[in-house]
Amino acid sequence: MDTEVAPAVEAVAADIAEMEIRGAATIAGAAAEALATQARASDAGTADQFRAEMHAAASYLYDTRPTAVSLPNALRFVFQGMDGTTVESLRQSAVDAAERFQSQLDRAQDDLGEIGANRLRDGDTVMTHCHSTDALACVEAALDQGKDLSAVVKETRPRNQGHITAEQLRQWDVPVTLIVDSAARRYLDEVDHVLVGADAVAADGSVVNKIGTSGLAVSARERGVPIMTAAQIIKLHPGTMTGHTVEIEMRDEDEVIDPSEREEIGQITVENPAFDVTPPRYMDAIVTERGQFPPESIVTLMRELFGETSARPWEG
Ligand code: RUB
Repeated sequence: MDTEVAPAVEAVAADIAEMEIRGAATIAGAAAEALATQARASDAGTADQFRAEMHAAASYLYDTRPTAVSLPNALRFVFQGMDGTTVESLRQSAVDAAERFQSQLDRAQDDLGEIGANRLRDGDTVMTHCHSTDALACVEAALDQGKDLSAVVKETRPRNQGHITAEQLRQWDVPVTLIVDSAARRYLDEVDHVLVGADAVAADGSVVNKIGTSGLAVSARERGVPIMTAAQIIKLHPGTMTGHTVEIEMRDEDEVIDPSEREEIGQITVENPAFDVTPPRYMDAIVTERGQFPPESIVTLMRELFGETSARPWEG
């Protein structure tokens, strides 16, 4: 059986792996769209062959980056919408499901933004870490409500996603102060809120996000600065309800240090974890499109979405 993955899907997978496409929500939208691309490109002769091709494409996309649960959640959504006994009906339903997923993603982010914006007051300064479209949706909604905000933006080594955040905030005319990551604690005294996103939220309320989030959260707690995570429900990790842990991606050492410089230093070990886990006690709220939750209560939403036994959040 021919289970070839369409070249356009391979290109999307490469872009996700290389972080040309990055951030949990954006990765999810791109993965769903890539499945639609696979469906459109398929010249499968039978329904079984079509399904096999779709599975091969999904598994190819799944293998790109391990931490953002929005990726498997997006793939699952498309598969659950794929229905029919002929190639044409399967193709059409998969394309429709991918479109539904994207519009749901956009709507969820807008709704989440409205909810998160209520935590921000006129005149507040927020501190950000990495680049999160969910977190920025809260800022955008607050600005739309007429609130004036300013921002302290952590650069977020080694990939400097803080620069993307800074650029977006400047486009919205928000005054930005860019700082190196290690200056965060010093600047916490000058901010009213810390605002981060999530790649995955576990059933116990732990937040998996860009490396450095947990240290920032501990410092924010020590300084008495509230910290919230903005996370659409596609960031909720169904597997953690049954005790599974979230894999933390280890990325290339060359992102941390230039190989020639490293050579000069001599024999050292370089490690580059992309994410870390913030325990629920250091997070004030998880803001979703379904409302805001103290981290320890997120399991109630997860039960409602996934049920006690099923790991299929998008069914129905
Ligand atoms: C991105 C990151 C973001 C979350 C949430 O890491 O940690 O905070 O993915 O983003 P990377 P969003 O740059 O390694 O992908 O809110 O846009 O889903």
